[in-house]
Amino acid sequence: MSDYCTDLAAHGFAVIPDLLDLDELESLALAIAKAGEESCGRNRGVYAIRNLLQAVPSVANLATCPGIFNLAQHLLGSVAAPVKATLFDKTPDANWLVPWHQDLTISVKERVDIDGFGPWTAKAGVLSVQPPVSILERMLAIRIHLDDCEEGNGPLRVLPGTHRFGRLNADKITSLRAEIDPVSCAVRRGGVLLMKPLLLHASSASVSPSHRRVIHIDYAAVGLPLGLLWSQSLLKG
Ligand SMILES: O=C(O)CCC(=O)C(=O)O
Repeated sequence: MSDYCTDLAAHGFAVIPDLLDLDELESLALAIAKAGEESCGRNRGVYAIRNLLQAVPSVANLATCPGIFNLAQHLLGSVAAPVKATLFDKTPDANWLVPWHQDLTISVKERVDIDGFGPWTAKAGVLSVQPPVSILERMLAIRIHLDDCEEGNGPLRVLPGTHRFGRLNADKITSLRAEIDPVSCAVRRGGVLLMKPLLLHASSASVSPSHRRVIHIDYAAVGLPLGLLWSQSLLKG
């Protein structure tokens, strides 16, 4: 098994350096800047675009290109498909931090009440629900870095191994934070961070004047039950 497969299984995250070349990164950055301007009429201060698979065709192409798609299928199984992509940026104009959490929600098209799914939330036109842990365990985030991300510009911090404990309550999160040393995931431009959604993670505000753009693509190797549909999936079902 390659190192990143072993690391992902054991620790819930892994870094693969230099996966994308500079031309690919440049054209993605341009397409995303254009989408940012179109979505909010400005090119500064856009810190997230949440429907990237639909908003930016080159991100949809990236999510299904052999280099990234084969990686997702290798790690999750041959039925893996991209179900959501989000841009996260940090700049002096749009700086932010996130406290320790797991990624517990999925975005879906319409509400269907099913045992084991909930609570539901609707924010800015996006409907989300917490699915059973068995679905989250068959998901993977591939985070593609458009800029160097080091200690100063708000890298993701993770608590290794915490993806193995299912959904965690606040007390358990506090005790795991006391027991496990956090790791900062420095990733150079063109590199990729693989992350299981149940891994406890956080990120600090940036203290750097430069962008920290990450395309975060969620893949799932599981269909949803009883007519529930992923909101952004590029594949049917
Ligand atoms: O990109 C970041 O710094 C944070 C992203 C995050 O917290 C998430 O994906 O849940």
